[in-house]
Amino acid sequence: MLPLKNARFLKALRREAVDRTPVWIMRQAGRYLSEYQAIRSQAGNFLNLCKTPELACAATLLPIKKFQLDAAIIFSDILIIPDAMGQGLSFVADEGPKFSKVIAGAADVTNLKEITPLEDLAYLDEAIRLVVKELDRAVPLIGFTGSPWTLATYMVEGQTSKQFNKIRGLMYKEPQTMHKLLAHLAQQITATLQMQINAGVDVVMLFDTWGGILADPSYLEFSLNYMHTVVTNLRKFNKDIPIILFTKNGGRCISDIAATGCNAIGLDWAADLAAARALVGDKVALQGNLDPCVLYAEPKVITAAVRQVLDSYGHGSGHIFNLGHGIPADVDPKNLEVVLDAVRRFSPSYHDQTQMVQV
Ligand code: 1CP
Repeated sequence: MLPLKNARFLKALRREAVDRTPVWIMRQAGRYLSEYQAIRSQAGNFLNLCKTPELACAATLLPIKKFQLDAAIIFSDILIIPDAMGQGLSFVADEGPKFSKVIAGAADVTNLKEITPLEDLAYLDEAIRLVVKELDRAVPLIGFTGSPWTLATYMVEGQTSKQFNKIRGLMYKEPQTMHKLLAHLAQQITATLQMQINAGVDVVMLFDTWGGILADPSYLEFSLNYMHTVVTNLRKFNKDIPIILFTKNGGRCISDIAATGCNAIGLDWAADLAAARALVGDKVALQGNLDPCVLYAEPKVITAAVRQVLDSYGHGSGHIFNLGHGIPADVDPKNLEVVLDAVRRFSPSYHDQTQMVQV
């Protein structure tokens, strides 16, 4: 494969020297952009957008063209895997995702479908191939899935939840059912990520949005354990692909996450970047972690908050600037420009410019 024109993100993932801190934004192609809203109305609805390769490609490239970010992320969703497994996904306006089938016990797990990614998720394969062609190695492309635990929360709750009583109940009542479900999901996730790698993504990321609702021992047993399985399975056939694990509210288990063999850990805004760096040493890179709600503030507050994140990580490579979670739908895109401008202006002083040959 041809070398990347902008390899800052990959270099930072490998903790190699860079001229400045790379930056991309979780949900960078989302609802805060009017251009995204236009692409979504062309598709009719969100799920159709994910399933129409040309439109998913356009949505992926939108923030790259507009903001010159250091990485693209394929436009898709974590819930397409349970959708392909036949769980009956729909998105209800203002209510979020809903599944017509839910997992309530052992029998539901036994009946789960095994997906064939190249058939059941052919639209994703095609969207990635289109994006790879259009990007023409300008910046790296990130592929992703949800973590086994996070996908399981939606499949057991049937929708977005605040308390997660059903899944936590099932975990205590029928731990073996939970383990069977999670092992099955780990397999489907590995196969889907392998398809994405084969189609040309440069990096993969697992979104564990709901691992942080668990007490630490349960997090290790039911969430991290299965992300570890995915990392180990991917490594067998992809020695060098950088893998990022993001657990929202996972800050207490950083050393355990680093021990999975991943290359980078995504941190939410509640984590202390300096303390995390001290814990992981030179084992993994760190990604994050500006509070997304800083984007509601005045430019000078935003700039100061960006400097504080850069300062918290400190000098040297191994940091990828990002928000601690997705960009909210109602922020002004101009405020994102303020964030990006601050990263570009202030981060070079955290890197040793004399070591740089080229980026
Ligand atoms: O247009 C719309 O109304 C749909 C909004 C939307 C978008 C833009 C959803 C619905 N998903 C997405 C895209 C998406 N989702 C991306 C695209 C790439 C990017 O630009 O970053 C990614 C990486 C995701 C991942 C995702 N989907 C996560 C994990 C990350 C996170 O934000 O925590 C989760 C939990 C979902 C589920 C999901 N998708 C959409 C909704 C409304 C939800 C439910 C969220 C919840 O339960 O609160």
